[in-house]
Amino acid sequence: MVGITSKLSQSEIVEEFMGWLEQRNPGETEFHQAVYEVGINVLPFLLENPEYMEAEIFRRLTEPDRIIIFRVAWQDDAGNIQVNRGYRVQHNNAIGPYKGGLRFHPSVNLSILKFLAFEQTFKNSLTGLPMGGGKGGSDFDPKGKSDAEVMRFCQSFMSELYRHIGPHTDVPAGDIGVGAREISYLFGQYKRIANQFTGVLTGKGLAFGGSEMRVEATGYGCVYMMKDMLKHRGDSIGGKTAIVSGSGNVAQYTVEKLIELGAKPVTMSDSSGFIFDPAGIDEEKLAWIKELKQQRRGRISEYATAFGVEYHEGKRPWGVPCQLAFPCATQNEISREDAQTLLNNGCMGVSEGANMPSEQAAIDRFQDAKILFSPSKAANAGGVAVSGLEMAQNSMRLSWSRDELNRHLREIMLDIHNRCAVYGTESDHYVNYLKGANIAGFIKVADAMLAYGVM
Ligand code: NDP
Ligand code: 2IT
Repeated sequence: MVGITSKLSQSEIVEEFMGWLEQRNPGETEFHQAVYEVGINVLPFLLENPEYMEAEIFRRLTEPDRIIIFRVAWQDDAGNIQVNRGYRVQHNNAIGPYKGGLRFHPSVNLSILKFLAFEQTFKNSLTGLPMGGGKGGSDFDPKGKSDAEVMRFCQSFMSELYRHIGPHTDVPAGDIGVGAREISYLFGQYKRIANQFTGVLTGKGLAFGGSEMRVEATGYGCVYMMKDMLKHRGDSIGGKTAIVSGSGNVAQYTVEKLIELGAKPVTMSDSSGFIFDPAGIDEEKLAWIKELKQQRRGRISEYATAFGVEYHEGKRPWGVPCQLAFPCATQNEISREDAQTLLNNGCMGVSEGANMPSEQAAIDRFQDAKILFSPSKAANAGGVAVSGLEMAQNSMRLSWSRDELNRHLREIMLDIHNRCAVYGTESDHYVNYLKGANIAGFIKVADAMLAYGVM
């Protein structure tokens, strides 16, 4: 293998590395994208830190510790046998047990889960809590399935996954398509098979070991990040118009915190289209959305009918003028053209609630225009941070109050902001939060890996 040598220029190093990675992981475009997004900052950093370079820490970090793939067979309500594929990517446990969500969505494949697990390793390091990185899921689509079908699928999925996880080994949680209902079925099955009541999953119900503030944590944290970025520039959220994509867990609590802080969120979306409410989504309308999405599992288009506003079928909300944007649906939902439209319309800040929602060319546009941009590994770290606090409470067999958890979440997000600023502030004082997050996240994992020797 060709090692990274300091004789090459920075761009040559990135090019050489990506050539090696792409050849080794053919066709895994989302994984390539995620590694590039970290590599553009970390590979040049290695030049100044030869101890990491000589130990090939970054190259080792692009190879997951292990990947588990398994068959998930289950019976639908009509009596037919269905077969799905289950995965767990145990990416890196240098600083703690593998930790990261499970995604149930028809698009799930190895490339997507490897990108998510890779990102998770840096994100979890950034929280300051002792958690390694992992991600898993299935190409199962919970949409349109009955509760009984979802239960049978979850039980079958856990019947295999249980042997690979544990409170000190690997602690999964929710992600797209995995919410309170799925976590409950998964935890119930784990408890039954392992005959152990442990903190093996996070995002559990409050009645059985869940933590206050976990449902809110990702969305609230994403807004706290924006608040801290604005404050760093002497500005604030109050009075600003915000656009939000998605209408799931992260989007709902992003909107909730925006309302609380006096901003005006005007859009939400799902995979079918977006609604535009120029008067602003208020507390009452948000309660309606929560009921729509959490109880009735309906479509966002119903909001347009209920409140008499515009619905844009098959479109994303990036053309709606705003000061602040919060992509909270999925990866690669903001293209270079979308980024340009946002900038043309006066957008001054983007905080990524979803994982890798901006294409690399979109990030380049935001950074060239020197607007505030927080990458997902910093902006949405509040969710896994409160998962880490759920693990701590489970280990101690007690539970903390909502106020205490909100205080912890607030402090963790501020700390992430400040560490990004330490490593990401450029000579003209522009804070490159992506660079800051990448380097701050990398150092802790790299130091642990160095200490362990070659493995
Ligand atoms: P949910 O399943 O609760 O909601 C997902 C939302 O995104 C839905 O509105 C869904 O619409 C929409 N969506 C999903 N896939 C697509 C797609 N391909 N195109 C357009 N819209 C889509 O998931 P979460 O809110 O939990 O997750 C949203 C994002 O946040 C993901 O990127 C996830 O990885 C990330 N995240 C989640 C955390 C958490 O704690 N839950 C923590 C950190 C990050 P529809 O219903 O039509 O599919
Ligand atoms: O992407 C993420 O950080 C999550 N889906 C949450 C992971 C967790 O373990 O809470």
